[in-house]
Amino acid sequence: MNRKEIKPYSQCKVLIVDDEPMSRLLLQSILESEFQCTTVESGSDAISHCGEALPDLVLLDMNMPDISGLEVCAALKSAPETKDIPVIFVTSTMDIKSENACWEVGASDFVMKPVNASTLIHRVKTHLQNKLRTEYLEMMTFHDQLTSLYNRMYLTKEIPLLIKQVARDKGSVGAIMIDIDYFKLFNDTYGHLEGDLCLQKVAEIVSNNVKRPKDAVIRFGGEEFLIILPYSDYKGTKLVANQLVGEVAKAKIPHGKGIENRVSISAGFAARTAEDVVKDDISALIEDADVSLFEAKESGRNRAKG
Ligand code: GH3
Ligand code: MG
Ligand code: MG
Ligand code: MG
Repeated sequence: MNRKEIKPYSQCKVLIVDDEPMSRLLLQSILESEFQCTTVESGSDAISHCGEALPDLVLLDMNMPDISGLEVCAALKSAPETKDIPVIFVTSTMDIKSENACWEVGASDFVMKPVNASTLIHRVKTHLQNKLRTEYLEMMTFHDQLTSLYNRMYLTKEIPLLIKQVARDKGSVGAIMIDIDYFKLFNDTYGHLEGDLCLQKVAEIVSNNVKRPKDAVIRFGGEEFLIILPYSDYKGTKLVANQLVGEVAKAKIPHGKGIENRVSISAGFAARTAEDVVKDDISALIEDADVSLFEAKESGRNRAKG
């Protein structure tokens, strides 16, 4: 997720889950002018729909023949991709025991049947607003404004959690440090604003060529990018590093004082077992990549070394 603005309610996806056709129709007719609504008729359909479509909010019937609403909610809250989707129960049977059970499985709220349309719309908006604002703040906290890449905060706060998971799975972690060649001369020749545009272009090329969902491209310094590749060994990391150098050269961004009059990058790469990265701290892995980057610069630039 990397939006610059909070999206409007009209673009929010609300999933309505109810086994009774009349209830589904009624809820949909109340909500469809305000939100993007989808309906499903069973708990199992709800779980598979949420995993694929990632709705922004779920309205969940409590009593359904296959899987109960409580079980659906518990399943959504236990999966990392769906755990932050707010769930509002819509139910006609609510005693203290069921009410407590709703909170225990992670519900955000509940609404009683027969529903008051205005209350339902307002509850949905309140919980959507909380979710969207949290997502937006998270995006602002962890992304660099110029390039939209991850920032140093992401590296210090989130990457260690990711690496611990890789260590539990006995995998390794790759790191690539990239630095644009002769970038000071680029700024001197074309000006700082053109320099910013160039940084954005290089960032885009790098992002487009680092493809696995858990890979992270971080703006590490001014014109330095750090790429963390979970579950990648030395060979895999080398492949990506060489590809990135090649793709930036292929883009043929003009640079009168660059190698062959183009913008190029140099890359240093390294890989270690995630267990070692946890033990020695990620800075040791980054230092390895940095030493190799120095070698890439010294041996002529526009290349990767590891
Ligand atoms: P080398 O090939 O050895 O890397 O040479 P270089 O000129 O690229 O040297 P260095 O990496 O030290 O230069 C970094 C330059 O990047 C200096 C600075 O003006 C520029 N820079 C850093 N951040 C930004 C930015 O946000 N925007 C622009 N336009 N330039 C930046
Ligand atoms: Mg029902
Ligand atoms: Mg530099
Ligand atoms: Mg440079």
